[in-house]
Amino acid sequence: MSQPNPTDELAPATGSPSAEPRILVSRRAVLRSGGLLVGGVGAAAFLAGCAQAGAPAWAYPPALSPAAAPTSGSSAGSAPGAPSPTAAAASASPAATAGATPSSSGSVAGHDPSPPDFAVPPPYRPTLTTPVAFNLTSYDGANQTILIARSPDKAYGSMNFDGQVPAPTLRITEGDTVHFTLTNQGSMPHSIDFHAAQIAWSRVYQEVAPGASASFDWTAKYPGVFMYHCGAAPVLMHIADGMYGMVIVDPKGSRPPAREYVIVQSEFYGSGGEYAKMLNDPPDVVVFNGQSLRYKTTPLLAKAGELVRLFIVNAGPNSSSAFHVIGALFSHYESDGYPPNAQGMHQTIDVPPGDGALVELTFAEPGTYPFVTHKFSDASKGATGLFKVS
Ligand SMILES: [Cu+2]
Repeated sequence: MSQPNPTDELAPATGSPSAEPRILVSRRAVLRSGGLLVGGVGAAAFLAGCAQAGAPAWAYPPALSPAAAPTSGSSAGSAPGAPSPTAAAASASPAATAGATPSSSGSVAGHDPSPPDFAVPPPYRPTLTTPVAFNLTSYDGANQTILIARSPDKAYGSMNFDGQVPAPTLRITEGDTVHFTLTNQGSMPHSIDFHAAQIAWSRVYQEVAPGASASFDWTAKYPGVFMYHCGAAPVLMHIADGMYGMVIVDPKGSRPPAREYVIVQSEFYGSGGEYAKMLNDPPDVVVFNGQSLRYKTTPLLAKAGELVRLFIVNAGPNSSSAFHVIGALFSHYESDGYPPNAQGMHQTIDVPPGDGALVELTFAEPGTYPFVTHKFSDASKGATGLFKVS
């Protein structure tokens, strides 16, 4: 089907959910199963055009040929001894980075951009006295094709960290020191830029040559929700092609209990590496967590009356996000996810490229609640999702 009509996208649910997608309850189980159940929400026409029913479209990590499997892989542990499920998945299956596979619909080769449970952040835990190991491996070129849209599939030749777009979420706590290592298995120089760090660009954010590794330590002095990205030249291309992720730095002392989700907005231009389009054109596809309309078919779950917390980063590279949830208000908003920035009620928040935010909300009653960027040209290009509230 072609790009859905926004009116259709936002139509009320017509089907009764047969089963809740379990990814957000049991991440490991779904990672093992390699597939998702399909929530029965969204317009019937939309679902009718999607190929997921009966054929698990989400398969992460993708299978690959033994010849393509590297002998050692990256890992992205958020805490020693307690890697996040996402990190565990990446660590357990480094082959995810190495091979593009045919999509389940068979129309376009490529793999889904990030694990099915990407929206679930690693859990909070108190400040650690020992450095937190965080390792990323950069990739580019052949076999890094991701599917930035489904039904019909749209392939994009990515550059990425750890074979996924967005890259793994790092969750640490104010005061933690991170021991970071970048290993470049790409064909060109890549680098890292942690917005959460205060450190000399000239010393640690420099390009790492293909085949080389570099390490440094940094300490998270401010709590917040931060972008990280590759800063290799031209940085516009390295970000637009997929080299970005989120760092959550929790304040000392945990926040109130809540159901938490990670949402990374970003844009794609053309089919990969098209620098002139990135410079001059509007985006072709705008996404939350790497794929157009991803949470239309697998909604994020919540319960009426419970506190929901969203960690938001807009990776851009060019468009601001006017993040909004239809049918809800944000009861709490922190620009940059920094607690002293806390404000009360907001209807729509502005998240410029390269910035982060934290919002909290409570759904008033069961039902379906779309979330969008209220820049509706971008929402109509894919930056639309659903909360399914029971
Ligand atoms: Cu790069």
